[in-house]
Amino acid sequence: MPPSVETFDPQAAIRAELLEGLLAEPAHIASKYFYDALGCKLFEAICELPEYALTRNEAAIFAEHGAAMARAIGPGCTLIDLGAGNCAKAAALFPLLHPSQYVPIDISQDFLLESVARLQPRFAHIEMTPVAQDFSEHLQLPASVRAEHRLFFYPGSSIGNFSPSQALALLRRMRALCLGCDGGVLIGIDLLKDKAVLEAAYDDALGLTAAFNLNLLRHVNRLAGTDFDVKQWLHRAHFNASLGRVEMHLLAAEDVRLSWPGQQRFFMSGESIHTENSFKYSTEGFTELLQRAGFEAQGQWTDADQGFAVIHARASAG
Ligand code: AVJ
Repeated sequence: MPPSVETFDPQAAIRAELLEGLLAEPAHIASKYFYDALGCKLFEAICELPEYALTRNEAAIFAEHGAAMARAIGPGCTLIDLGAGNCAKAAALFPLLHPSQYVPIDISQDFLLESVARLQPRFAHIEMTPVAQDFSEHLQLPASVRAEHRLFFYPGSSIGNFSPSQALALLRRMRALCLGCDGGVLIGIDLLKDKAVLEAAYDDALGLTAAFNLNLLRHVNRLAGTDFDVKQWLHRAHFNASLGRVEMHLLAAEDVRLSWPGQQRFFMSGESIHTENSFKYSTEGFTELLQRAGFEAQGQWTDADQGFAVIHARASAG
């Protein structure tokens, strides 16, 4: 295809976004860049850690209450899976939910297409429509996605990576895309709990979360042409109680001169790059956020320790 003025270069856009964050005060890198191939594997390993109970708590909720959720939702939905990854969480619900169409959306196209290729033969009767998209920017659905009975499935407390106002904007976008046709959401959220428990989940004894955080720098080197040396950086995680979020940072262990084509930045020893926010909610707090976005909570389910909640809400008219 000949180049034209409308040509949009996604790699250049990613590079520009990353470099803008690295030049900012304080510096930051968006948490969506954790998930290169190794980052995905490190996150899978994190989910096996005793300190990181989120995934286990959520799985226990689906195992115990999946049938009740399916009754509340009803059969034949258009299941739109945000950040689908290996599609395993949604697939585990297929036998209960009986979706008529499955629309997994993920930023990582290759991984997504592989996952769907594996899944489709097991569920031949479900139409599968994978969408490779960074929905954090602007969630869009192709015309091939049925309008009827859309259910946005957003498990794992991934919505916690957005600030409440960003989460509100994303929820409003979901509502606009599912209004008037029996639409809704099924969302998993990690609940507010003891500070020490929250901090251990993001600073585990084996150092897997530290590796996950540091691996971000290697991914950024490949995406943006920077020369990060992970040995010069330290993992930090702490619960910011006033903002209700666990923050992850990378701290310069010494003075660092970071370079990339055409530019550089100095970091003084102890200076930080903010790499992630994981907002935690109360069920009331999240229900209120849903309400402000135009959804009415229909059901909520928690694990025995009240660590995690799954909330089903319907798009309300008006
Ligand atoms: C996948 C975004 C839900 O914020 O808990 C795990 C990612 N970060 N350990 C989270 C993560 C550090 C995780 N989410």
